[in-house]
Amino acid sequence: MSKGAILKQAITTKGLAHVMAAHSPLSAILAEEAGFDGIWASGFELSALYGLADMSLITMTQHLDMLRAIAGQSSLPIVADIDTGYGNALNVIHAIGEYEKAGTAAVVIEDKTFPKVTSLAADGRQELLRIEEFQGKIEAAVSARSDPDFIVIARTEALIAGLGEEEALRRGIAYAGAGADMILVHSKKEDPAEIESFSRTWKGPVPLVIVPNAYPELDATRIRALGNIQMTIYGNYGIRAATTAMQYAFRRIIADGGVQNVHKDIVPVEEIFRLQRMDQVKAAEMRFLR
Ligand code: SPV
Ligand code: MG
Repeated sequence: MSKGAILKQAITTKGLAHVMAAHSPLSAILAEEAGFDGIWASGFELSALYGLADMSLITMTQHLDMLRAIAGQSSLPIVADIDTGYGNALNVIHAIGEYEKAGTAAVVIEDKTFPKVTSLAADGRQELLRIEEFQGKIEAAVSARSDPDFIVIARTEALIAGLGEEEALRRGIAYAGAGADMILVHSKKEDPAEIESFSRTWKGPVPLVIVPNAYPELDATRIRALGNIQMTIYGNYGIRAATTAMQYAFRRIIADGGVQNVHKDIVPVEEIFRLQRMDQVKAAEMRFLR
């Protein structure tokens, strides 16, 4: 079964797939052990990992390199955040070929102009493509895939751009008409009412995907009650959790003048050995090193 087919099966059997952002193979291993259904190869997390803003500064090559490294260490299906598709419909065709070869299960393409501006920033300059132009990009993505189970997710930023529910619905319907398998609708409102209203009103032919970063109270029980949402992406929790842990540990070491206290609060090195699969290295050593 292809990775796309595996993800589709998870969606069908569970009704709602939980997809966790990862910015590294290690974070993907941790997500898999925790029990997520898929990995979100997040542009925001990878940008932050490089200490950069999420503004189309990371190249497709950098994103693909990390995605391949993640795919090498995790068996979970990967949902690739390809932002605007790195240009126009022709760039999208090229990108789909590369991401499919890399073993990706799904891609998310958003209807913003290139270079994109990160969605959650207050007062972000949010400029959307014409609907027809973005439909062309979705049609290009669908026609470029070789595996029919490779999932093409169209993301509308209409709510992020402040254009309102009617425009978001119009865009969602148009993108489903262009062949998108799912519609991701994003919102940066703290109150989940905007997303709840969209989801209840949605009558399109394909299911929805959401990223509850700005409105964390919308948990799985409430999401399921809305009906139309079949995938939830936890978009920046990995990098925020890692930052919280490192800020605490690093500051503590400076404050304490050493690691004498902090070492009790963090995992022992044996846990890292386990995640590095040192047992396999040891077994190979015994077998092959003479
Ligand atoms: C990402 O994780 O890169 C996303 C989600 O696209 S957000 O940053 O909220 O736009
Ligand atoms: Mg992104």
